[in-house]
Amino acid sequence: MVAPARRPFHLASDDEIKAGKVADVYFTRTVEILRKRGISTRVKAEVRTKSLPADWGWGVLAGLEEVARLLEGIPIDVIAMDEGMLFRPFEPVLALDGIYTEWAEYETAILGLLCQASGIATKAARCKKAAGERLVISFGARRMHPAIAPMIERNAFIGGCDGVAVTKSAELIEEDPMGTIPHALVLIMGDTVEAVRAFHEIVDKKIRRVALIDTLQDEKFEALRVAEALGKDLFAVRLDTPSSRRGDLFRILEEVRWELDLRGHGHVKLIVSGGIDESEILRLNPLADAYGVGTSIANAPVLNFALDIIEIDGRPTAKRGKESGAKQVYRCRTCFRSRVVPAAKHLERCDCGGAYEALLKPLIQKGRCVRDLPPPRTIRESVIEQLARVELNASQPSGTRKDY
Ligand code: PCP
Repeated sequence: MVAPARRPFHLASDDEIKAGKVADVYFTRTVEILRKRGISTRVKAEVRTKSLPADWGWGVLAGLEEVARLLEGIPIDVIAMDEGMLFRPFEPVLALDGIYTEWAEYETAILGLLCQASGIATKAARCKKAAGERLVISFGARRMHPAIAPMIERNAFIGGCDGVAVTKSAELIEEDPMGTIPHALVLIMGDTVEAVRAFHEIVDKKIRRVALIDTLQDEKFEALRVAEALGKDLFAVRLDTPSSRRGDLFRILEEVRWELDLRGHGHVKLIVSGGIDESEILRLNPLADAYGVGTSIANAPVLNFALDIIEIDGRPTAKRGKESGAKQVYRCRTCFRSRVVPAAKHLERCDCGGAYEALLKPLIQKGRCVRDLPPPRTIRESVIEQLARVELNASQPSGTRKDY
């Protein structure tokens, strides 16, 4: 094995991924065996998950745009849900149809793209669902390899985050980056008010003025100092209080809110960051106006999608524990429940009287992408709309019926 040229970062290149080089070796060997045996079998396969992380009743499908780009040019047909579609366990989100040896070595990359992106988008959606109208900003790029920061933040955004912190990520989603001030600026300026004054003097006026108030002194007194210094120009204060001083953050926020309101600074909003997730958001919502969420979204659990064969040469065939045959997922536009049925079956109306919509739609035909893939903001809007139709946690059985 010739050692590849030393590259600075331990990454596969776009070309290597596109060429199917990011493949578990047993797929490469299977292709070699089938080719040597002259076996070119037409196979249908589907991607679905049988479970979601603890008490998650739904997931958000993400990573689909990259899957489309990956499979373009390969002689196969692909149907899939829309990116941003909420799905439940046992609902196929994507299906492929083609000569197995043509696409087998892409399984690893297809699943990698969907599993991580959908985990991030779902966690972001859970945080946004918990926060309601309050802002949720993605602050997590520093927790992951910089090469995937744009992917992480793009999926945090389509999942529901109102903004992202990294400039490169913001470019990808065609949005302005969002951020406040780091502790470093306060430490170097030696004072919170000096730091926010310098920010106010130098940074573009369209950027909201947010003062970080936990670096040097007690948050309550720092909040009053910056509010008196900037008056109406101060949009918010950010509390990223270190865990060693955090005690009961709810009480700290309560005090800061009281003291600001008492002195006519009711317009100053409270932003919280550091260790935030959907349950902390639910706890702090009575006082917090916005959240910076890092680790819990960037390091979200992956969704365990599996890709399984369901038909061989047109015959329904599947491994044990898996239903064979091509399927369609129908979602009721009214009650939002779903049904998984054989692809040949066509459903019109739900028991509730609502109209059914078939969710698996053509994405790739004979290697050509046949769908206009929407921009991230449009995908995000459809996620926000769907979030209004579901509970944060799985209260009742999944709401997906599988019948034949
Ligand atoms: C980090 C930064 C992010 C926080 C942590 C994300 O704080 O401010 O907002 O936290 P999480 O990953 O727990 O969700 P520091 O590194 O302390 O602060 P800074 O770089 O802002 O000085």
